[in-house]
Amino acid sequence: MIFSGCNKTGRSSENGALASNVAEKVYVAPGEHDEFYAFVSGGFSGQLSVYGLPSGRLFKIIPVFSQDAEKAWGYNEETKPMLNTSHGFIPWDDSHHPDISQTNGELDGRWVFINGNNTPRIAKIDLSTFETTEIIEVPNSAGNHSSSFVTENTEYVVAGTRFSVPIPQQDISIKEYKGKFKGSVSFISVDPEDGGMEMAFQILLPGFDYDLAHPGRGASHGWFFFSTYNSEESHTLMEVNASQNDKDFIAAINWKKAEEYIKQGKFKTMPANYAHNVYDERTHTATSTMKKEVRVLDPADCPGLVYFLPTPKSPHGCDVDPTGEYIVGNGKLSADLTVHSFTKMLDAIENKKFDGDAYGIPIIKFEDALAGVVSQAGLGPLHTEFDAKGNAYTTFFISSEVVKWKVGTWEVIDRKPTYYSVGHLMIPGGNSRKPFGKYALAMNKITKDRYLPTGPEVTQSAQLYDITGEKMELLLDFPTVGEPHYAAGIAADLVKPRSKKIFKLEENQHKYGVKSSAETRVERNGNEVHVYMTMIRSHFTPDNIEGIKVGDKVYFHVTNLEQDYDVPHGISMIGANTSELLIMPGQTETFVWEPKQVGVWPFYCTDFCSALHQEMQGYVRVSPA
Ligand code: CUK
Ligand code: CUA
Repeated sequence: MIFSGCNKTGRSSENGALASNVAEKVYVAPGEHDEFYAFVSGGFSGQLSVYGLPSGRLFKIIPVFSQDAEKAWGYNEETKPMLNTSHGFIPWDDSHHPDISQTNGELDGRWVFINGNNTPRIAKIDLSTFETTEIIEVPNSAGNHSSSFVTENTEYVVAGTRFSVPIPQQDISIKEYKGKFKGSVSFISVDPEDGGMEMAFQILLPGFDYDLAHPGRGASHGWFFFSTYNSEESHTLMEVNASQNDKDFIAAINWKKAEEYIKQGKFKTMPANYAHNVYDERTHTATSTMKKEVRVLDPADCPGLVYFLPTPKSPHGCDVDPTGEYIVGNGKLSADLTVHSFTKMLDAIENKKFDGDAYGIPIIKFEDALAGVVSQAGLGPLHTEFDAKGNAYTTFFISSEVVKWKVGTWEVIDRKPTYYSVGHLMIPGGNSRKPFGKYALAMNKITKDRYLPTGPEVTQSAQLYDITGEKMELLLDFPTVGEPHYAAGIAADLVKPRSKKIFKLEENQHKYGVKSSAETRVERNGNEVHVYMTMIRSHFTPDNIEGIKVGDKVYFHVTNLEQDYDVPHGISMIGANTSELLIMPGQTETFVWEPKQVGVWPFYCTDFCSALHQEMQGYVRVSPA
């Protein structure tokens, strides 16, 4: 390969130094807005970060499966329940794949979904507030990797297990993996009005590893495709064991058929513990409910539900083109891409062109669904996205490049180095029926020293390409937060009008919220004290609190009375074992303080809110118990 994964940095053109005119293409003048939002997954930070494209400017880090001291997410009493799971309070996860909600196969800018891999969860972020508003745990799953991808009317957000595990969980020898360990994919329904998620049903599958997924669209709407590896069903993936089979499979799942089977009652109800956490914007408070069972379909009882498409060399990415006709399987140990045809697949099913059913699931003959092969395109293909002009763009991890090829003719049109081992790439709208095109964002897998050194840990990185021309053009490098597994991009105009400016005070239904400083008070109940407090430029009410004793548990319920855009206030208390609160106009938040020492202790506003910000402060007197 021409481009090794190990380009040294420096200042020569080998390292992607650019013609000076490309700077104009990413320049967004002060005060101007970017054309696109990019929601970039935070990998092991458990977060989602919001960038503008083409500038690469970072706007916000949205805490999802994490605690964030800046926003008090996971620290304040209101949001702590969001991080509940059947394993307890888990304030961390590994978030990989954001996906934006769709209507008729086009991005609609309402929500972003993202998966937590480690303790399997799917989260929903509301794009009117840019806050996480729902998290549902996924039972019968482990390493929730082939997630979270939405169908073309956001009927479902779909999640698949990476690890097969005993279902239900039990104490058995790991060596009994084969036949006893199972995979599962979960269909989580999304309410078209309020976005409420429910675990609709799961489908049990053979004990493979379910790696990535994409929904059918257009003609293939109603199907879902999952790449798999370890069709050997080996309990250890040391290379010799895991890659014996020349081909693994893409599992093609007919979810419309699954809906019929559910209606006919062909499911089993299995006991399963999983948390369902919902943040209610009116009460500004999350509730966590533990669910007890799940509906499960077994392909053995449901003919026509699942088919296997043989796909060479441990497929990783599994991508569907904008028409829905082509399903691209990227064998990560391969130099070729395998493209399956949806039409040919249906034909093969109708004419029963099967290679047996070794796993109790019909295996479609490789040649009978094959649309074409993009051959010798590079080394180690991972992921493919699409533009609106019939082109596909595939990342190659080992040869460190993005390769552009033509859908239908399978010819390679262009290739550009990425200067690091590349993982995903993202084209705004690139996994919908209507890609916006214009830019492709390549995201690193292995960090590279392309920035100022920051000690042993080197920054994570993304690279932006202009894809409007026949040839791609590298425009920009910018650092990202956590490992950027994947991203979702959307025209800013589809999101901006939805973006909330304040919370209306009269709509605040927080249990401990108040509407004016006249309603503020301190209430004692045993050693539990509730302070109903307000904040407005530039004071707290009350700002002098006496009668608190060592050993009390003091709840500060603080309402920001402001009703103007961009006037948050903060509050912090000396010695409080929590973060500050950063409270938006019209919102109420709560922190708990358990004073340990007698004295007079100050609190203050943490957000510079007016010329008299520094005056926004108060005292609490703490007396002996
Ligand atoms: S994965 Cu393929 S490169 Cu989508 Cu978690 Cu990271
Ligand atoms: Cu309120 Cu500073």
